[in-house]
Amino acid sequence: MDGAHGDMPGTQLAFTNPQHGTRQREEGSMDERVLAEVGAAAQAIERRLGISRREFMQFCAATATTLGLGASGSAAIAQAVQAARRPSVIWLHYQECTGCSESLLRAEHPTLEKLILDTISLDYHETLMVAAGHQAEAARKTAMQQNKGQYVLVVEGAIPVKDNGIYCKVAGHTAVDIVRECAADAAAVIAIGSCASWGGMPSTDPNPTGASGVAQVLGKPVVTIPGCPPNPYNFLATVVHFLTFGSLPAVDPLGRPLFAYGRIIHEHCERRAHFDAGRFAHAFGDEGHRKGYCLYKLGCKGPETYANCSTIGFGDVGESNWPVACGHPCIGCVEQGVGFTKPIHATAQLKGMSPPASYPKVVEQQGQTSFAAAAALAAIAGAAAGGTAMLTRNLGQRAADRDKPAPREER
Ligand code: FSX
Ligand code: SF4
Ligand code: F3S
Repeated sequence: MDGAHGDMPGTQLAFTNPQHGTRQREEGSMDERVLAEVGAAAQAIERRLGISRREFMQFCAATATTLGLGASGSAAIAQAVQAARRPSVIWLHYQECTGCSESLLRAEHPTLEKLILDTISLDYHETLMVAAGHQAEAARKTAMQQNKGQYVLVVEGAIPVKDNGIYCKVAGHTAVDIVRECAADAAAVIAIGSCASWGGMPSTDPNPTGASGVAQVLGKPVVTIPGCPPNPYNFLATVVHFLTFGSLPAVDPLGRPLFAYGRIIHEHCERRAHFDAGRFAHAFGDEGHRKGYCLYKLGCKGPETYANCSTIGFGDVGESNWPVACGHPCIGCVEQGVGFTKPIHATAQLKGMSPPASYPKVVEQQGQTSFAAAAALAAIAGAAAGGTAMLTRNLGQRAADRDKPAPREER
């Protein structure tokens, strides 16, 4: 593994949710209590969000799986999301294409957009809010004052710092000044997209505006959800983690949540068997390309890109909807120094070539279905079969005692 990951344990950024109070996770007793309350929570959410209990449980199971949570994850999420108080979110836009917001709102899952807008209180978002001009500025100031120290600041787009930041201004103020002002009293700061995470496309050489990431501008670490655009579930799962546990998820040294960016794409790619067997596409449209062979020789950056694109897909239509599955090499859009930097046709640096630790065992002990396996099934099949989420919960209940995390296989 390379330096950004290695064997370093995940770091927890020092943000906490001050509204969270007694909802802090307590191992053991908390698990049983939230499992018992999940039915009532689902009924409450059915009334509040106008979605079915089945859809809500699908969402909770899928989000718990995305986060890699244990047996009570789905139930704890259900409990937290149905809580009356929604965190205020101030969402800023700078140098970008608005693809981050689009990816959230255009997701195919029928409840995703609704859950995003109903799970948080989106008090300021330049492309979604009705207010304009002075009214918009007033909305931002009001949200900041009324939720001082409690709101979540989301930044989309890079921030130009060259020439005192004059290349991007809103209401006469530079992006640099607004971001610093809003971050000062935020409970958490999340940079969504590669632009906000590390500069992204606007920072491509020669970077005439000095496009920079949020952490660089603030001079302190923030949670980053890179991708151009990022997978909406990685953002949503991060917010849900904050709601559920009162803290942001463990991150790598670049601020990326480990649940989403802990492994390279190549480890879980559906074309990996072709790579191992030496079967490659050599040109777009050639026989190997038509047969679905590995895209490494067409410049696929999967072997040097840390992301979960290959495992959760995009657009909520299943695993086959991500760049490589569509026949295009990964360009490493999440990865600084790879995406928008290396030529698309250039072959990738090979990192972490050992197989993943999570391949299924060849021989499984009878009657010992793990919760992780059930949750993974729920995520894959759950989009079409809500009953799986309930099955997951039941399996999780039975497995709760034995579902202590097993030591990971050494790589
Ligand atoms: Fe666009 Fe977002 Fe790319 Fe950037 O996504 S999809 S240019 S990461 O900031 O709007
Ligand atoms: Fe998949 Fe790309 Fe790795 Fe080939 S090089 S196995 S296409 S991630
Ligand atoms: Fe980006 Fe590669 Fe995923 S191009 S969306 S990191 S497959």
